Amino acid sequence: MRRWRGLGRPGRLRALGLASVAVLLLGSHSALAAPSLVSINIVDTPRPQEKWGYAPGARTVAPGTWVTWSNAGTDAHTVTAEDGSFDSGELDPSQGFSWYFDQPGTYAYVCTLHPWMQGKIIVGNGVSAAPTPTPVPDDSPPPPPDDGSDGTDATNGSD
Ligand SMILES: [Cu+2]
Repeated sequence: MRRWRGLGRPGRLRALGLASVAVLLLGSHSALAAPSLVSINIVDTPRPQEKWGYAPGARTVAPGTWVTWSNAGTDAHTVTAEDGSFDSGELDPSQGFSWYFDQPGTYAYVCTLHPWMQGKIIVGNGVSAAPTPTPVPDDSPPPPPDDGSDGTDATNGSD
């Protein structure tokens, strides 16, 4: 004769709290003339090592941009321009390196410790404003013909 189960279980509470995270931070889009800041992570996970690299591997920025690489991995890495214009040296985990790009051009870089790690920064339209080197006419003489005398010493005894 106990019947105090009348209303039964409390039922499901539908928590609405986190379901409606509004995107409220897009309000202002004022274009300030301040230098831009761009971040790139150096990642060495997951394995295998072939997946190591820079995230993002290619980044287009406007002239007048500071780019900061952060070693988010567990190994030491470098950020070394192929044209030698910048070189971070070895960055230990959690260390970073920044470089200011103010000239249009395409700047390819690698990790000298792991040469398969490659990235590039494309500044502006990616074309260097510097005068392009005049192509050297290819008037070098052809290699000398091979006369076949390679000096092989065939001492192939008598018979
Ligand atoms: Cu590396």
